[in-house]
Amino acid sequence: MLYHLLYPLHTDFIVFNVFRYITFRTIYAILTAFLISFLLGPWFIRKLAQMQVGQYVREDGPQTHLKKAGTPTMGGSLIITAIAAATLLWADLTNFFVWIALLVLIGFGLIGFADDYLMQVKKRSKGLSARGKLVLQTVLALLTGALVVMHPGFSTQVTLPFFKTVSPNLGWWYVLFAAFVIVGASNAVNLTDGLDGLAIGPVIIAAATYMIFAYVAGHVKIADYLQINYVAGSGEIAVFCGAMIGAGLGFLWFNAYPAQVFMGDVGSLSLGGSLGAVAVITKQEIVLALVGGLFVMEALSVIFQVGYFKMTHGKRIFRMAPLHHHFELKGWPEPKVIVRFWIIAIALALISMSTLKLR
Ligand code: 57M
Repeated sequence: MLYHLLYPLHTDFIVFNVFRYITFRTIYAILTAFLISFLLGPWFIRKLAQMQVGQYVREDGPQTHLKKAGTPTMGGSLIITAIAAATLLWADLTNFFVWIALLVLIGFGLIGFADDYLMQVKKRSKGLSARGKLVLQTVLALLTGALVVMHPGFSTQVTLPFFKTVSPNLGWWYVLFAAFVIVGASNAVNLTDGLDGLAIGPVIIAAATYMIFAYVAGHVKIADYLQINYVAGSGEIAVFCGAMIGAGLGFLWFNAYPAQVFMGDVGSLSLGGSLGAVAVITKQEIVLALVGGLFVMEALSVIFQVGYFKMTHGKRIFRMAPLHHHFELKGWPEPKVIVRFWIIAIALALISMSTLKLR
């Protein structure tokens, strides 16, 4: 909005020229989103506590988690508000991809919200059914994929990291592929969200990586120099990613161990879905498995554990899945698991960024 209001003034006051630059607007989107979630955090947490939106903690999990019962959850609503507000303030609102990112953020947020609301406010023990959630996620992700594919000039080729000449063209199958990326990312972040700051840290790291990818993919000269897919208009997604970073940092202030608030499904599903959407828009889809490698590790630990458990009628590979519980049960203190997982996420993000050059 500020771009539309203030940039036109540059003909009279040259200083307003800065609103043209994606880099400038991205920095201020980070700061704006941070301030919104940081400043509104205490009030929001008090409201959640008053509404008794307190976490129920399963008794079959690690015993150290029992003391977390009653921690306010659904903090993701504040993250979404901060991201949406900062994006609306700083992005170019005539940009199609900005609205796609907001659609996924808010749409997946509403699915998570419905689940949390049924569970926390209506005290229905299970919330939405797993199948119901998956159907809603898939429908929304398919719609997103179709909208993107119909956008003039959007390529249905898939970028393979490390291979600059191989990029298979999926045609209309790209819609299915995009939906898989978005739904997969959404659920993988959800599974990771089981220790204080464990999900939001790597979400911030992944958003920072995609902020760079978006800038590069949307810049015709840099994209050409690096020989990556140029996606006209995707540069504005850097502003959205910036808003994710800022909102995430503000939330982490309160979600840091020992957490005063959890993000809930409203946060994990929407943040994961948004990362998936951003990966699709910037045409760095496959590398998301590396950028978000930590989320993939957590999801694979569940798939292998559940598969093995069923095959062997009760035997386990890990002490407990998702993977973070395994290390907790091995006796690692919670902050150690969290920080070590963040370190892995940073290393994976750096390797992912190197794929821009290693091709
Ligand atoms: C959500 N939710 C947390 C909080 C957060 C298929 C199966 C593996 C699914 C999996 C599952 O349900 N995962 C998705 C994980 C929960 O956190 C809430 O959920 C929101 C995210 N959706 O925002 O609102 C608990 O996580 C802890 N937490 C923190 N700090 C945070 O910042 O400490 C969350 C955020 C919170 C709190 O304790 O209550 C969760 O873990 O429930 N299921 C599991 O993860 C279960 N695993 C399991 O059953 N494994 C089995 C195999 C055979 C399937 C096994 O390995 O034996 C575990 N979860 C729990 N207890 N709580 C194990 C049992």
